[in-house]
Amino acid sequence: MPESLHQPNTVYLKDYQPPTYTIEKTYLDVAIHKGETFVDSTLNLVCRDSDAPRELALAGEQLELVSIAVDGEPLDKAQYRLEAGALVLLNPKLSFQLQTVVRIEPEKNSSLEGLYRSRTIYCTQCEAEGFRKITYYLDRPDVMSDFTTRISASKAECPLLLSNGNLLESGDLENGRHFALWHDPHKKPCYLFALVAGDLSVVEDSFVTASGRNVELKIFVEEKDLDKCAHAMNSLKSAMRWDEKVYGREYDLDIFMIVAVDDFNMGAMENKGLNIFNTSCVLAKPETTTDAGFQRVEGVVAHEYFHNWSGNRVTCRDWFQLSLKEGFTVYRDAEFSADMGSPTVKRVEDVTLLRTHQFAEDAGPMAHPIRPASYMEISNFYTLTVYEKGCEVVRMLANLLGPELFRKGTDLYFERHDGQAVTTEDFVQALADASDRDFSLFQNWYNQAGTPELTVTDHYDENSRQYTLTIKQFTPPTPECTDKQPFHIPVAMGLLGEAGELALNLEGNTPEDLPSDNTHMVLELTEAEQTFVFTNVPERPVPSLLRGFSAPVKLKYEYSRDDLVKLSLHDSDGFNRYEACQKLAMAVIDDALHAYTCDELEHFTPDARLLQVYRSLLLESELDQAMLAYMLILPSEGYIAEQQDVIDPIAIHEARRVVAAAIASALRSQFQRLAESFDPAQEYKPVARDIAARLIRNTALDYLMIKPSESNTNTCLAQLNQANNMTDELAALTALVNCDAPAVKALAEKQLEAFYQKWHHEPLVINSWLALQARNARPGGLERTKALLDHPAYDASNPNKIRSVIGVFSNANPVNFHGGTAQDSAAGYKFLADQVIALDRKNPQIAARLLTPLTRWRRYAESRGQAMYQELLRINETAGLSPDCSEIVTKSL
Ligand code: B3K
Ligand code: ZN
Repeated sequence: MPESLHQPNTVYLKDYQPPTYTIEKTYLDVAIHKGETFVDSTLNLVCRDSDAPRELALAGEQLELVSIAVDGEPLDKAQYRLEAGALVLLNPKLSFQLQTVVRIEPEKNSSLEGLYRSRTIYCTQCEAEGFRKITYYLDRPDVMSDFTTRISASKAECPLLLSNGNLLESGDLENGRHFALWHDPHKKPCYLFALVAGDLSVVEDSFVTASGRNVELKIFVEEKDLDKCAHAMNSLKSAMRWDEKVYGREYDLDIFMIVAVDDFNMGAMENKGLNIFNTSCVLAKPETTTDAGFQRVEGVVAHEYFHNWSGNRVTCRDWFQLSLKEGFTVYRDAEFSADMGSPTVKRVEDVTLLRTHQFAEDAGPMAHPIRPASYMEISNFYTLTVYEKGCEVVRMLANLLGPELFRKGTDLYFERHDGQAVTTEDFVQALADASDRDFSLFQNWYNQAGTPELTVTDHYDENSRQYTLTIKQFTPPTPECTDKQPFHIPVAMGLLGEAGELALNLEGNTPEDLPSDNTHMVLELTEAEQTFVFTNVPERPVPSLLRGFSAPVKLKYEYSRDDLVKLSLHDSDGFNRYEACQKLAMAVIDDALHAYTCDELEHFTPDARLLQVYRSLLLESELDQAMLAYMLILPSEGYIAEQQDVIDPIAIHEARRVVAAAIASALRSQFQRLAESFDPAQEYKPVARDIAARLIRNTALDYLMIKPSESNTNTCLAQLNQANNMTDELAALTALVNCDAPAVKALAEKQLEAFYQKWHHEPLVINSWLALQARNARPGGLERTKALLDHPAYDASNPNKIRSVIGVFSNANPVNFHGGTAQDSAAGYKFLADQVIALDRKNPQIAARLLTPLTRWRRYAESRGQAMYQELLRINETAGLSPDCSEIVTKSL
């Protein structure tokens, strides 16, 4: 079998050429046998030009060609050539039928791309370029074909045979085999192809669309998981209704299927009519799933469903356009989740993810625009930049237009491009055409990487009662471009006075331009520097800038701590209240970092204003309890690291720990009251209000367990043993395990083991159990993590397990990953590099993802950075390194 040992080469957007052939019809006959599968494919190819090219290359990897024929005639060896990654037809006709039979080995496919076996289930993952591991094909998204798929397999082993579209026929065959024939009436690119064969149970429901059509809904899972599907099914129905209401989009087939598999490289995949999911994103029930897990299921089910329009009906012309479908779909699912719960809470969560991890990507060696100009391995570009920053870019467009015009724009986009493979320009153009706006400058968001920095200065003139804001934008250089053009940046803002929000009279604005509620407005930046003058301002205001995080930028304005207190308590914008509170906490952590440097951390007392804000918030009866919790939780170590020029992970850990301990002791009685409000009899519901109540209670418990009294430990233990849901159970176990107090250590060990005994039969619960240990900041983390790899619960070929242990350790346990001294730290880096090298042979996509922490070596002091660099070099020298890892390593060195 020819291996795909192709050298990584760079693909450029500027080289895009439309396909020379289309595939009008695709007929696949997939015969699954033990250990081998035969794929018999019949393709009707038609040249799009009047002259046929001299050669036509069809992509194919890890395929064994059994036979090849054109228009029914076996093809002579002189008429084709097999090369690494392709089948090349010589002198192809203008229009012909190509029939190939290939042999593949799904059981041996550990890359989890193409056709593979997850436990007992055969399933596929074709995005981005996995279809070429199933058959020879024009594996590119702008080739859209009509698919008919016949699957045959042993009836005993694979009673279930699924593919996209509608079932046309099924029946028994000889030798205990059977078949199913599926046809998808919607033309699609091959990355949306899916096939599933195995033995699964089903949960069924139905949905009546706005126009009255009945759609069968089916979720296929292992029999033991049948009781964990209700939440996914409800989420699916809510998403279907929401898309009709908010975007006017109806579902377009008679059946919608979701299949859950254990071994999956990411969360889920939007294959037409047959979504395939990681079990972690479908299964949920109160006893085994945390609130975050419930929310993830809801979000991912909605995300994949929304792709049916934003991705499938209108798809990408090429993979550079990935954000066309991903950025837009993340925006759609974020707004859906906001509508299902609390919009401000959802916004805080999303912005935290963006600022902690996407900003780091933008500041690292892999920085790329949301529409990259080049790539070596497209799998490496399923990034926070393409997804989350892509979402922010769509959000800015939506906010610039307002709900009515944005809807008019998306209607035009879907109508104009239905059935097409298009570009991000087509998307922005549809919005511009529907609204008569000029978004040409806005395109820079698609073409330039990096996080813009806004530096804001202000001046108040008492005599003229004028308030002037000057905003400069600057974007630091990134690998692809050093000299950045200005971005079009919406800055939502207001001004706070002593007694409340001030009216905004912006010079140059005619009164009609002003919003009816003129205490809030959006300034549009389009130049490197702009000045805005507000007139009739009665007093020196405190500016509330970038409300709702109106653009993915870093804001620099010299707020005094008193300003931050005021914004934390009184801003009308919920997000900016949170933001001011975090800024105040950051200022206190900076004080602690300074104390650490001066060796005075032991005597540190935090600025009383932070505690004053916390006390007031705790007394505020109207405040959303989830917002309260997020305001009380200190910025994460990862977030703090992002604010530093040279990251010192140990200093950050110590400084944060000391500030947290001081807060815990100052607010002890308040936290105690909250933690003791645990009621084991309360029925679990994954609704915003209850989620918020659990979050604040468990935040209080975390604080208490920093230096617990015996009674605090008992409160924690009682919650652990009496909880009727995984949120409270896991929160209590985590608080116990993270506790530094020597008296708690043995108890924590015992409870960890008891938890394992209780849940060892539930893989998803065990993932959380592994992750909480890998995340544990107490000394000895590397040894504990290594020991987890030898635990029977660990499975080195399951991506969820790999992420829970290796991913969590190296990304979310900085104090242990980076070790205490430079020498210790080398051990963490060596561990990660060893794991990457071993995994790369089996699953390059996962290996490449795990690499990320090492690529950030430039952000650390010399000794640490060098140790990371050495490990990158060692990975780079590994023989047979995948293109996935190779791209990331070479770009990072
Ligand atoms: N579109 C898929 C991601 C595919 C990743 C391939 N390496 C899931 C999603 O974004 O919905
Ligand atoms: Zn997606």
